[in-house]
Amino acid sequence: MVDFTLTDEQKDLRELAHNFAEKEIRPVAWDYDRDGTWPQEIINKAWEVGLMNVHVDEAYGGPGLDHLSGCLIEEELGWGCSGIGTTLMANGLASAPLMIGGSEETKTKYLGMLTEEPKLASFCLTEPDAGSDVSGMRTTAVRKGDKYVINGSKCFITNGGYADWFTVYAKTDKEAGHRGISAFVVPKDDTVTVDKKEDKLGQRASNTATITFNETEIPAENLLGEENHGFKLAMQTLDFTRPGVAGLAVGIARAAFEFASEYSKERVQFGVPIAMHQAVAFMIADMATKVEAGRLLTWKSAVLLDQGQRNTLVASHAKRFAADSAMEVTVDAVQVYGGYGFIKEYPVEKLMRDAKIMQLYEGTSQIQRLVIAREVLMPRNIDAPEPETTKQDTDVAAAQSEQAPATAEVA
Ligand code: COS
Repeated sequence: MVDFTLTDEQKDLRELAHNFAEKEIRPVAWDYDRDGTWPQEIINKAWEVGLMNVHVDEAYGGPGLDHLSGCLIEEELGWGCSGIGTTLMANGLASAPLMIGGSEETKTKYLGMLTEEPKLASFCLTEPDAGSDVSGMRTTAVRKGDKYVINGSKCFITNGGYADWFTVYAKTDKEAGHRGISAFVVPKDDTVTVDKKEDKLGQRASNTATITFNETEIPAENLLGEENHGFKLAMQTLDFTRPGVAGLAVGIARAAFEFASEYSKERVQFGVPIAMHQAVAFMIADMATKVEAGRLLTWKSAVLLDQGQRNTLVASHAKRFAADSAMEVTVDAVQVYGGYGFIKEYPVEKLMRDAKIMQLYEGTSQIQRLVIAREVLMPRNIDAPEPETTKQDTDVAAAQSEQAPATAEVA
């Protein structure tokens, strides 16, 4: 049986997140967007009421919420302001590899830091020359006795300028492509520098920075999982977090849909509210469908995780559809507002700018299509022992990578 009924706890959480978005985020969201200021006050409040670190297990001080609950929260925060929502949710991206591959001691120490105080962590995968193509990274980690020494720069790092620790992916075997990447937890110290804060088109309340590791030494026990298995850890992490990103995108689309619907009922042209003109009414109808369908895919991708199933395919369906829909819906919302939609005094142009990043970060919409195409054309059992690479595999992979766009992502 398929049942879309939320539990009482999930309904309460959604209400909590909605009220927070309505009272704490919405009234200031457009100011933060204009000024590009850092929303520390909102972070403190969100942490206080339990809207951050929601997937951290109780053993490490978190609430250990299910993935569907996380998506409900993300939709509400995205509805409030997706830039602030991204800021609040980025700890989840940094924590996921730790939760999957960290030792008990590492989890206690670093997840505990996030749940004891409103501290932040960042996920460091992307580099200037390694966006969609993760295996092209140049950052290195060299084992020296009981330490690793990390060197390299990571770009487009969410919350990078304010993070207390980082999940860093680095080459431990430069010749081995994706099989030579390892993941580490790296605490902030003097060898970690924040080189650049980006001035962005949208989501201007979120901090996006370049972070450089200069001979940064970390204890060997900060390795996450096995050495040279970091690529899979990154892919598993994205399977975990893409449903939440899809939730944020649904929130943006819903906000744009609501603004446009209201406006279309108030704005009178040719003697009637513009909602009475079929051209406008059909745009509103399409917005409603996209919000609804995006939410259903988002929920499904989260529920699969909650059931302990692999969600790679559905997470990419959800992420790409919700992100593309958020873009389409926000562009149409500007259209419904007409000339006013282009003016900053009105709310929808911000949503249009914010929506763009949803098609870029955590894997572009083109990368999601690449994952979907591979999953439907050539499904792989990733838990099975490693197969010998066949010529056919090589040919198909080569053909797909030729089609893959070299677009960059934001971490
Ligand atoms: N879970 C576990 N393992 C996975 C996996 C998943 N979801 N997806 C792929 N793998 C494994 C594969 O099974 C393969 O394993 P073997 O080494 O045993 O063969 C390995 O990882 C490499 O997979 P693949 O051949 O598909 O890797 P590609 O280099 O072709 O890259 C894409 C695949 C493009 C999908 C990947 O690099 C990607 O997602 N890029 C976008 C990165 C991104 O989102 N960046 C944003 C920054 S983070 S905010």
